[in-house]
Amino acid sequence: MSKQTTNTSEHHQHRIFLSDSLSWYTHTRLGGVLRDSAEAAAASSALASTGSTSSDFVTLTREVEWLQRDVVIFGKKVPQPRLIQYMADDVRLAYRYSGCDLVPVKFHPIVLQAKEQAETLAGVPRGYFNSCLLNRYRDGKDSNGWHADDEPLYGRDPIIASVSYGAARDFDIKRKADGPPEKARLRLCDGDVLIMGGAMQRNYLHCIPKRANSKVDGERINLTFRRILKPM
Ligand SMILES: O=C(O)CCC(=O)C(=O)O
Repeated sequence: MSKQTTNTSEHHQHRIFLSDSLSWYTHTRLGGVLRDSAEAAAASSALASTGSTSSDFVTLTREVEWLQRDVVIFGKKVPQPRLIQYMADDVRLAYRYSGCDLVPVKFHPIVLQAKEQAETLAGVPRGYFNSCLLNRYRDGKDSNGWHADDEPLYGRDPIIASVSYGAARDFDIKRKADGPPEKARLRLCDGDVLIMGGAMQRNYLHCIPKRANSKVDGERINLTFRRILKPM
């Protein structure tokens, strides 16, 4: 892995390049304050000690219509281990994954505000992200298995920005099976923004692993902003 400082609009960002030298991510914060490990530790211990989360988190838990979907795994329908919702500019931006068809609802104002901040941090034009997948992890047992956001509707090498609220969770990255073994772990805390780009979806998988409830300080919401190039 190597670190490179780049300028995305008015924000300086540390791009971390994975060992294929083509895939990168940036770990930053809403408001553009750079994340380093001391700051990450302070943020997660503040959350642990107060048990409090931002008002945006509370509003999202209340005002989004969270869905419990079934997914098909090895031919068997099972409840997805998290709640989801899907928001987009346009109902034609329907999205299908793990056997579910997702028809978008309108962007919630908080999601729209986060989208604009994520666009600024990612150095992409306003309106670039036209869809958002929302995940709500109710506790440590909720998770998101190994996958890449590499569906053709995003085109080759998409920029994907994710914004986290609530409890801190590990975000694991590993090389796809055809590459040399490589693993990384990030800790995504309340207010963190992760931007993935380059060949990251082509060459790497990511996941939110299950954890014992005693190791997780409650619920977490993640907003993952994407740009659909070719509606299905
Ligand atoms: O919850 C997260 O941080 C990851 C979400 C994710 O990987 C996805 O929605 O594709």
